[in-house]
Order: sequence, then structure tokens, then C-alpha cells
Amino acid sequence: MLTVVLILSLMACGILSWWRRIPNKDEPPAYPGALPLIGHAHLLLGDSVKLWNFAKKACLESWKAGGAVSFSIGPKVFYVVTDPEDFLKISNTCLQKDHIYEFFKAWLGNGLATSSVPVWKIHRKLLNPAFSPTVLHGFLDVFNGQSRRLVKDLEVEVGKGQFDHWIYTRNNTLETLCLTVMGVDIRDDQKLYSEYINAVAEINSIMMERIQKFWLHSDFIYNWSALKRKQDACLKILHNMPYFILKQRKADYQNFDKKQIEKTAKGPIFKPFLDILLELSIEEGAFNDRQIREHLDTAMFAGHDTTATVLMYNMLLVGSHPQVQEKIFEELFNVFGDDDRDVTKRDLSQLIYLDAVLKETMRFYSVSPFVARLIDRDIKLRNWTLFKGQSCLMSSYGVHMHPLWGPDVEQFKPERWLDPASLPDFANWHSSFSLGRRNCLGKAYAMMSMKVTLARLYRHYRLSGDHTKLVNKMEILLKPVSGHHITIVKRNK
Ligand code: HEM
Ligand SMILES: *[C@@H]1O[C@H](CO)[C@@H](O)[C@H](O)[C@H]1NC(C)=O
Ligand SMILES: *[C@@H]1O[C@H](CO)[C@@H](O)[C@H](O)[C@H]1NC(C)=O
Ligand SMILES: CC(=O)N[C@H]1CO[C@H](CO)[C@@H](O)[C@@H]1O
Repeated sequence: MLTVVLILSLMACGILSWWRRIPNKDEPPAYPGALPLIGHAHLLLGDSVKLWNFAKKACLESWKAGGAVSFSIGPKVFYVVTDPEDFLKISNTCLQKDHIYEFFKAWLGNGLATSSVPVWKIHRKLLNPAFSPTVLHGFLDVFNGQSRRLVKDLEVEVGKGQFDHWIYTRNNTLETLCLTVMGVDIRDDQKLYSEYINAVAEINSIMMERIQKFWLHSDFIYNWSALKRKQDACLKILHNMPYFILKQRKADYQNFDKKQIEKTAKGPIFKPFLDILLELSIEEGAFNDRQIREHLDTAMFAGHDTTATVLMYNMLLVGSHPQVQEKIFEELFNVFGDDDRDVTKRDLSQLIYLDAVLKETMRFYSVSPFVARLIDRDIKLRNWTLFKGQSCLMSSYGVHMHPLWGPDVEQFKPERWLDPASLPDFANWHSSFSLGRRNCLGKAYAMMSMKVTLARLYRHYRLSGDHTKLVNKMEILLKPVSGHHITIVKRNK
């Protein structure tokens, strides 16, 4: 029996090495350790902590090779690009997302993050104004209200020792997103809410499992798997909520509009994303119900987990760096004094150090370490050429931790963002929101909501933690496994 297996595997290896694709000489060099036939697939196996370690090593190889390296899963080739100029060039040349994003289509359909280029071009143009500064200023009241809620929710943890603040930031950003995207307060309906949040968490892990188990990449096999049945159950809940809200909103669209304008006659008009979509669909016939649902789902998905994760890492990092925390507090004291008043538009422009701390947080822990595009034409990079038909992973981690930052690259140093001379010679060193024309639609929204949240949080509490104990894993986003817990105490007025 053993001999038969041996002979068969030898034959397989023979056929495979004969069949193996010959790389072009301009193509980025291969990551070491490829096996015949399966390529590097074996390196992807294991848990998401291992996957993150592999991802970091791939970036290291990519730096060494002058900005790009390639690896393969069976016949499929993936490039890993870490050079910021190359990242930008690919972003603007190949707008089509990679096949991997197809996995999300069952949930997000043709929302911006997953749509094909022709649909994306039209919808992105329609939706850009929905995140204009005027719309965002209309959200300030919501952001302020949410920051008050977070401070209040955290009260039970004061002086109690270590706790997992992730639960709080996730809860809070999910609520904020529901308020600004769909115009609903989920505290009003606990049952709907807990089901929904569990489904969001679950779909993330389902997608991640599918990405890692390469045999589930094929729809044909996937459709027969237990994982697919789990996905279907999840999707039912995930799709239900926005449809339910859409139906309600449509019914009282007219009434609501009038009420809202009366209520906010003084300040900028608060208009949830859903209302903008409804207007576009009623007045210009721009979207049908399904498309509205897909845009809502996409905003919820793209917005809540990312923002909550950045807030979580920020609190840990600030808690681990007392001098940074004191500098934040000083700045807040200069702007607000002893006052617990709301953050205004004018205040935001004065919170320069807090802005730098947020940027450094996103550099230090790249929440969205990779984005993936389909290479739909040959592209010449600084040192290499990428070939049509392959996939490309552009790494924000690779940009943020690039050796060209200099010897302090691995230090948490918000000050570097205050002094342009201390930044590397490229324009695009901050790539957390991706780069180019298909970058994050919610970038300004995210920065504004996070600043408002933190500006109140750090006025009320002093945090402590130890980020050096942190163990991370790579799901769709970078996430902590352990070592991220913090303690909080009240600041004396
Ligand atoms: C700190 C928070 C955030 C981070 C780090 C972040 C990061 C990103 C990244 C890296 C992409 C590109 C994804 C890819 O190409 O695969 C993206 C796209 C996107 N983000 Fe964000 N995001 C954040 C917050 C938000 C928020 C709050 C919203 C909406 C309210 C949002 C909406 C979107 C949308 C709609 C896209 C797709 C854009 C397109 O393809 O045209 N994001 N985001
Ligand atoms: C999360 O939010 C719900 C209501 O939206 C609230 O009842 C619950 O206590 C919150 N949990 C935490 C840990 O803050
Ligand atoms: C898999 O299932 C989905 C629906 O859940 C269907 O649209 C798709 O065509 C199926 N694919 C294959 C190859 O069976
Ligand atoms: C490994 C490698 O070839 N690196 C080169 C990439 O290109 C830059 C300039 O374009 C060179 O300085 C590197 O040596």
C-alpha cells in the first residue's frame, strides 16, 4: 500500500514539475518554499495568527526584493506589493477588485466595495456627495452623543482592573453607523440588534475560513459545504434588517423629511445615508431597493469593524504611552478647558496632536493590512512587471513598516506626523484607507467620528495597558488575540 502511495506521489510530482508555470524574468521573484502543484498553499493553512505571521514575512521578502514578491496557490499567482509608488500606480490602473471579493457578493452584492468597474464608476460618482463635508458636519451631533454614551458605558469598568474594551468600541461604532447610515437607534430594538451584530461577526469568520481553505474557493465545492449553509443562515439575518428599515423609511419618507428640517433648522441638516439614497432613487431613479440595500450593507460592513478596531488599538497604544496620553490631555485642555462641552467643527481643526496620534495608530497597526486587485493589463513597476490575469495584494502594512521610514519605524511616535521632514520622501505613506481613485469612501467620516469620540474619552479617563504583550491575527482585518486589555480610572477635574 505504502509503495503504491509513494509511486503515485512521485508520479504526481513529476507531472507537476513539468507542468509548472515558467515565470517571466521581469516578474517579481517567488517567495521561498513553493511545493510542486500546490505552490505556497500549505503556508496558508493553520490559524489566523499563523496567517498574519506569513503575511508579515511576505512583506519582508517584498521589501528585500525591491517592492514586490510573488506566491502561488496551484496555478494562481498572487503578487505582494509593498512599495508606496507601485501601490498607488496599481490602484489607479487596475480598478477591478480581485476574485476573492466575489465571496462577499452574496452579502454586499454590487455595493461599492465589491462592484465591477462599470457599475462602480457610476455609483461612486453618485455617492461621493453623500460623504461631503456638509453632510458630515450634520453628523456632529450624533458623534458627540455617541461619545457621551461611550464614556457612560465605560463607567462600570472604572477602577475594576483589566477588561476588554473591544466590546465597547464595537458596540459604540455599530450604533453610530446605524444612526448615520440607516437613521435608526438600535438601542430601541435589542433583539434585532443582538441578532444582527452576531451575524456580522459570524459572516466575517465564515469569509475568513473560506479564504484560508483554498478548496472552498470553488463555488461548486463551497455550495455543498456546511460553511455555505452557515453563510445562508447568516445572510438571512443580515439582509432582513436593512430591508426592514428601508420599508419603514420609505413609508414615512415625506413626514420624516419635514420633521427633520424643522428640528435642525439652526444647524446643518442631519441626513442619514439612507435618505440620500432614497432621494436619489425617488428623484432620479438611480437605484432600486436591492441596490439601496447593497449600499447600506456595504457602508455598515466597511465602516463599523474598521473604526471600532482602530479605536480599540488607539486606546491600547495611548494606554501604553503615558507621555503621549498627557500630551493629548494637554491639547484637549487648551481647547476645552474644564468644560465637557461638545466638539465643534472649529475644535476639530485644533486637535492636531490627536490627529497625529490617530494616524500613527493606523500606521503602527494597519487594520486593513491588504487590499487586492485583479491585474487586467501588464503593469511596469519600479523594479518589476506584473502580468495580466494575475492577482495583486497591495499591503498597507508593507508601506507603513517599510524600512525606508528609518531606524524608528517600529516605534510608536505620533510626532513624526507633525514634522514633514521626518516622513519619508513619498506622498502616500499613509495608506490605511487604500490609495487612488478607489480608496475608502468613508475616510473623512471615519477620522471625524474617531476624533470626536477620543476627544471626550481622554478628557474623562486615564487609560493604561501594555501593547508589547499583544498577539495579533489576520482575519479580514487585523485583530488582537490577546494582550489588548486595558484599565481605566477617572481623571480628577
Ligand atoms: C478607520 C476606519 C476605516 C478604514 C481603515 C477603512 C479602510 C478602507 C479600505 C482599506 C478600503 C479599500 C478596500 C479595498 O480596496 O478592498 C475601504 C473602502 C471603502 N470604505 Fe472604508 N475604511 C474605514 C471606514 C469607513 C467608513 C466609516 C465607511 C462608511 C461609512 C467606509 C466606507 C467604505 C466604502 C464604501 C469603501 C469602498 C470604496 C470603493 O470601492 O469605491 N469606510 N475602506
Ligand atoms: C451594547 O449595546 C446595547 C444596546 O445597544 C446595550 O444594551 C449593551 O449593554 C451594550 N454592551 C456593552 C458591553 O456596552
Ligand atoms: C452556488 O450557489 C449560489 C446560490 O447560493 C448560486 O447562485 C450559484 O450558481 C451556485 N454555484 C454553483 C457552481 O453551483
Ligand atoms: C532589488 C532591486 O532591484 N531594487 C531596486 C529597485 O529600484 C530602485 C530604484 O528604481 C533601486 O534603487 C533598487 O536597487
